[in-house]
Amino acid sequence: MRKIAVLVVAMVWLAAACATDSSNGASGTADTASITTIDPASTTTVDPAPTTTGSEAVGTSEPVPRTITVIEVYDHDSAYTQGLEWIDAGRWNGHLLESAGQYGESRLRIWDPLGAPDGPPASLVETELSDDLFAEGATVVGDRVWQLTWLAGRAFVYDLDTLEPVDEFDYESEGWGLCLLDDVLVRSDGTDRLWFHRPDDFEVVATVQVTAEGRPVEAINELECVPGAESEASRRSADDRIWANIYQSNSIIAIDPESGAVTDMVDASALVPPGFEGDTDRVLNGIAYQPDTGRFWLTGKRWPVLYEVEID
Ligand SMILES: [Ca+2]
Repeated sequence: MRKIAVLVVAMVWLAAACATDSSNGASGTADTASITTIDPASTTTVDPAPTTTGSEAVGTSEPVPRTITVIEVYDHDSAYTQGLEWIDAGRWNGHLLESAGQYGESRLRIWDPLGAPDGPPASLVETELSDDLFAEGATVVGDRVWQLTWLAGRAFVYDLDTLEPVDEFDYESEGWGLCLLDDVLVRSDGTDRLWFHRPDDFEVVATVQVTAEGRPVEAINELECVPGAESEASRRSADDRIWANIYQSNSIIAIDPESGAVTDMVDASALVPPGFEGDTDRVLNGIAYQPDTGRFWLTGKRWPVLYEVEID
């Protein structure tokens, strides 16, 4: 077992993570976060950049630096990881769900990181996508799995036991990360915006702009929803957080889903495999939270390793 203490480099990431302006930010100013609630019963078309409704700057507090401690290192393979999640119920309890991207390589699979300690992961069940689709984030919702595609605007729903496709929904904007927070699906689209969807029909119910110290944080990528201590199926907790990779950086952030404010940040630079630094196709991407241990599983695009870590 290898243990590596990773000290956080204070705030260096922030200059890169925080854009000076927002590429889709017609909705707001640099010091104003937007939370837009959309009534699904009265709305069929959703503006991809809803109008800012708030006037009070939020997310102005400095994010708390957090530290990663590696508990164990496991083998991974050359999968272009776009989504990673720990399954904690049902037939695949204690296994990893992984969505891998790229045209001609896209797939969804379930595997056991503990089952093959000396070799690359062998899928216990796997579904390939057609060559014209680029898979993105994925998450478990009850006995179903939801999976996004990058540009196609198509979300696929699978049976969790078999990964057989059972349904499909359309959405606006791009598909990047996906996770389930209490009873709402959260989607990123590569900008500073998070979209909240009803899981029964993928209707958009709200959006929020991600900000750090009052400034937009662009390129939000893979997501991991971590319910707070008091969270219940249909009730939010003040401690609910959405953890996220920032594309082409080694930073991981925690986001308050209500305000969009970044509350915590981690520099994971020390986890990047040798030779991968600066390679935009081999960046950190993949966050899974294991509820019974409170630990995270981290990997990246084409990374040969998968880390089990504690974030303190
Ligand atoms: Ca995830």
